[in-house]
Amino acid sequence: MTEQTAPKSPLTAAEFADEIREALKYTQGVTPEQAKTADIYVATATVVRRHLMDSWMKTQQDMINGNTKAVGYLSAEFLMGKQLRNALLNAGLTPQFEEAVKDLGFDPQAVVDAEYEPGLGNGGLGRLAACFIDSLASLGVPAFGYGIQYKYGIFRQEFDEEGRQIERPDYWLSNEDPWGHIDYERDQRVNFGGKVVEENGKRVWKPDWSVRAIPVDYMVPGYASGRVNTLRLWQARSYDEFDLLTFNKSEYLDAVKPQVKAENISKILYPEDSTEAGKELRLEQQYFFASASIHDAIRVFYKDAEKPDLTTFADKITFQLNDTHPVIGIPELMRIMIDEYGYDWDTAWAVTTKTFNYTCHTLLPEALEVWPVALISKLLPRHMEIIERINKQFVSELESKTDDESKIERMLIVTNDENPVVRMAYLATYAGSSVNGVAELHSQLLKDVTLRDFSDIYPAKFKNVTNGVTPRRFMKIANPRLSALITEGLGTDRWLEDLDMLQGLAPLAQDDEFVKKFAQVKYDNKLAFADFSKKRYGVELDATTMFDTMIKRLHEYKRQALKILEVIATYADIKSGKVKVEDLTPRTIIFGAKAAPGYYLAKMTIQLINNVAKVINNDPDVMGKLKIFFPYNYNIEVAQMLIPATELDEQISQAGKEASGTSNMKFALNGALTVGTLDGANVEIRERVGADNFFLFGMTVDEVEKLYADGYDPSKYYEADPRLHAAIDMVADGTFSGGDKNTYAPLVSDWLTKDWFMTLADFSAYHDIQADIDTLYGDQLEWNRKAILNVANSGYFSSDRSIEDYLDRVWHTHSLDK
Ligand code: B1H
Repeated sequence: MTEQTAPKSPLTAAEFADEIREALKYTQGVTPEQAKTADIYVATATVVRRHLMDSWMKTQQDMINGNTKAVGYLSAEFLMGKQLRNALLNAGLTPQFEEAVKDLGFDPQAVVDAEYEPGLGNGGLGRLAACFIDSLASLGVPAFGYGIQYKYGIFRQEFDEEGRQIERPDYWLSNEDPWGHIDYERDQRVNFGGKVVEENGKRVWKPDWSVRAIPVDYMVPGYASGRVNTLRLWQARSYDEFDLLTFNKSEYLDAVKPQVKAENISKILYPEDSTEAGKELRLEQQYFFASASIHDAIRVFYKDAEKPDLTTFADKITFQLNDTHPVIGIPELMRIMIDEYGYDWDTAWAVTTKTFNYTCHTLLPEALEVWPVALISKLLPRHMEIIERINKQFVSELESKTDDESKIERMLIVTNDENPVVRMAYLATYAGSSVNGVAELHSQLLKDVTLRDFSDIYPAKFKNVTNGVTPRRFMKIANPRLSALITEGLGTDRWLEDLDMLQGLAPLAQDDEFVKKFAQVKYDNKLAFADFSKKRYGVELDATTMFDTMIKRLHEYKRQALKILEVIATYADIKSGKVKVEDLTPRTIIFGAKAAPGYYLAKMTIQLINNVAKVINNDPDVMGKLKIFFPYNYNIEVAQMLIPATELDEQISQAGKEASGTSNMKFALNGALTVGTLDGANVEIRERVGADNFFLFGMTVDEVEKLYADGYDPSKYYEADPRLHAAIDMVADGTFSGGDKNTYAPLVSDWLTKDWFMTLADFSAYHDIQADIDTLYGDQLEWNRKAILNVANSGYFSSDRSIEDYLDRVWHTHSLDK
């Protein structure tokens, strides 16, 4: 018998339909007959919110009154994806929704699709934040996600006739947002600029402009926990709508300037991934949400008290700094305690260091944020004074611990040179209680390389918390067929709360009947994706071919170039007759990727992939055995369709560059096999699923380092491997640019002379592993056995486990219900 522990609401479908009708009438002002699909979506969201309201209010009360410390997850990005299905699942209302909406004459999926996806994040870092707040709520841990409600999220990507990326604004709020509740009463003032003066022996900040931060609250319902947390995203508004005096002189544009300046702060998400965009506006954004959030936490936990006892602050909430973006919150809490509430430095320092923890998400040194002292001084002069004092204190602390002056110099938070900068990662490491990387290898490299001096002196601060993903969105919702099969195999659906239970599937990998059912699920998912690609993109896909997928931001270190060069080499083999097309294992090669708008080589790689697709997909010699599909505007919605349909997952970054990766976890949990390097969380995935069930290739971190040290010359690899030679020549000779040899010249020249991420050095190994992949794919039963073992052994990669690790190692708090 199937045990059902998923939450079930006692509401009937008929009652649900009545509530939708009522919401249509009282919030939309339309009858069911007049209603459009989008109206039904808004009405349904309204109803679901109402059903979550009691749990939301109770969770907030228990958080404030209870003796459990809350978590404040400070993040510049929350890449939430569409909300409706997730809210329905967690409210236990999915079956009622399906039936009620059908009764009203609408297609439930169309209603779900009517929601515009909020793209308030760039990639893995933002999606991780979304998975983490889902898990926090599901585990019943009181938490706030704190961030920015950008008016425009990550750009909408299009491709032009030449296959180049075009960026369009993502105006996600163009329609009603039924999930966000604007709370004008709980706004915060955030100040900027001006100067610091001495008054009665105290330093007093006299800012010269302010912005109104208005919270927009989103419910974060837990799965089967009865708990609903809050995602509080700040919107920037001006205090003075416009200057009436100027307006009356008909200088309209001047009159609205202050308004524009204020509202610009929450206008747009920076579309950078990893690489830093050192922009003044970005620092304004960071301070804006850090300051508003810290003030908000004080308001919440001390119930608007005139004189809160902030010495207990670290017992009320612990702030996790999601990368360096909110690190300006550290001097801000110091400033609040000292300047606003009159505490002395040492008391403020003791509280601040207990309150903050820092997660680092990168290894690329250029991605560690630094801010010019000149800029901080101009925008936040009081904070700059505080940072200088922290730096001074830090130096004397270091002097008591080491005699190595060059080491102290290397570690300075505020550098000593001509154009001094503040190193935000160093500030966070010194001032926070703990620093963690996002996968074992990454945490190790942080200790050994990136933050080595710090780990020497403060070894106890350094921890690892391997990333995870929520099984609710990325299994149950994205892959209902597999979820049903798992529930059938395990005899319960409790695995959604305890993903280690997937281990129970391992014996079923030997049961041919089960394996066949699993294969059927995968095939049906492929058909569903083919249907989606036909409808959305007008592209026909053949579901009998291997679906081979690479989805992630376009970045040189991730090496989309390696994949496309291998495809081109195979194409060259076909054209030259070296390979008989009949002998190929047919593959559909799917890419999804956005490139930062200013990232020249990344954008050129997109153009190349699109044009290789054009040539190969239309060449009769290929006979449809290789097909490239590159859906534009890859986002969470596309990920949810594509991951369940994928058989081979590409995680082919240069070893030592991908901090963790999280799509690798989603793929393994959805029964894809990975071809990958020993990088990021691939290492742990391979350990768990077994070396036999993972296609490993390429250089290790040590080999990469050695090759750099020995002097890397990519042209040697080009000369040594005829397939690689042929592939690069094909790009250079204009095959994919209508005969024009200039189009890809910068890319070709980079490959042959720099190739910083050693694509060419790993090319042969990557090619060699393809034969293993094809051979195994030829034995569908074996392939699917291994795929099942990937599912069975990947339960560790639930974000519930990540959050439990944070609770144990970093936050030292627990569920409200414990
Ligand atoms: C990750 C970023 C990132 N690491 C700066 N760093 C950004 C840095 O807008 N910015 O300025 C945006 C994003 N993102 C990713 O985090 C890692 O590359 C992945 O390997 C990791 O899985 C993910 C979550 O930890």
